[in-house]
Amino acid sequence: MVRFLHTGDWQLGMTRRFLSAEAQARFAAARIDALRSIGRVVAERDAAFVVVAGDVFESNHLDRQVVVRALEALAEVPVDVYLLPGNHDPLDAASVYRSPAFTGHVPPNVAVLRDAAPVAVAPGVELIGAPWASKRPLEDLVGLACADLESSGDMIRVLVGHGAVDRGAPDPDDPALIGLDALEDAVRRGCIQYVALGDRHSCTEIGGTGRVWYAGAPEPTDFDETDPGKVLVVDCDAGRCEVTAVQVGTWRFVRHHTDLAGSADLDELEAWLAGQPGKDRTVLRLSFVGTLPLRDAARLDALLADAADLFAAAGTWDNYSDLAVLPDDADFADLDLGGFARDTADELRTLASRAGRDAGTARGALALLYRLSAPGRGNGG
Ligand SMILES: [Mn+2]
Repeated sequence: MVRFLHTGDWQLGMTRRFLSAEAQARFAAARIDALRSIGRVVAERDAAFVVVAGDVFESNHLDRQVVVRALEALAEVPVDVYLLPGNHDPLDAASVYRSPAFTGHVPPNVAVLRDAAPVAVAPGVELIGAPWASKRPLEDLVGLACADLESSGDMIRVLVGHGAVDRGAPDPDDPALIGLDALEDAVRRGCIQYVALGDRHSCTEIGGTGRVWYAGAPEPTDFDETDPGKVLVVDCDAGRCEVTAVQVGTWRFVRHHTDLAGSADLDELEAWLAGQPGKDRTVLRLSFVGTLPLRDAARLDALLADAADLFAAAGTWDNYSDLAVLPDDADFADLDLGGFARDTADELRTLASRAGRDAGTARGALALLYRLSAPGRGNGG
């Protein structure tokens, strides 16, 4: 029985266009902090080694600061760490793994899986890597790496690969897809005891053997990931395989959709926003449908302005939003408008209630008029 850590898709150096410079710096730092968290999990769980199944780095063209900081953090991991080049960081001529920043700082406990030759990593345990040598391989690298494997006998063999599996793949003609049938067959024949995969950023078990997993990204990278933020602690031998997901991620990507019809919905939205944990590490994407009077639209603007300050990012998702702002009588009943301003407001309300191009402009003008006139809103501070 051996215990090790399976992780991947660190995407070190990733930048996100929706983050401000301040949030981006913390996002980058969190990805390095995750390496220290991985070191802590190794120590707590007494793991024998760590495999990183590709996309260690976001690209081969990175600020050297990213590389040297990552290697500094990895030096603190108390066991050996095996890095697999993936599609983001392939082992081509310009590879980050050949750069002076990497070769000049790589600590003795870090190794790159450069080919499919077996690597002895612990007594009775060997790794087979299926590294990417280019961004677009024309074959199933994992299938190739295990094609000639015989039964591992008393040895525990761990295959480390990167890429999408062919079952349910969106692009079934991609020649680089990992053939799951052949892989499971190799597992069932006792040639491989565990397959550590990278590429999918959601923590996912694949197929029916219990021995093929994507670890997912230890820090999330986008909204469409279902179970990121984990590393896998794997206990396995020929007889059994137990996989335990351990939370290390500290950031969250959250989408939230709200139907807005009035102030009660805004109360609910306000409570939802207030209840979010770790706001400065949460990237929000909000969408709205419905119709609001001006006073509620102004309150929504204020809520969004607060959210933009509190959260790592709080964008609105315009593709899924359809919010109309329609003034009602109550909007103007309390406003202290007289003379010319009152006449203008009445005129704008008539325009806003009609169909046509000017209606939108009139609503915008009314919203502005409301903001400038409403007590305690907009014109203060
Ligand atoms: Mn990836």
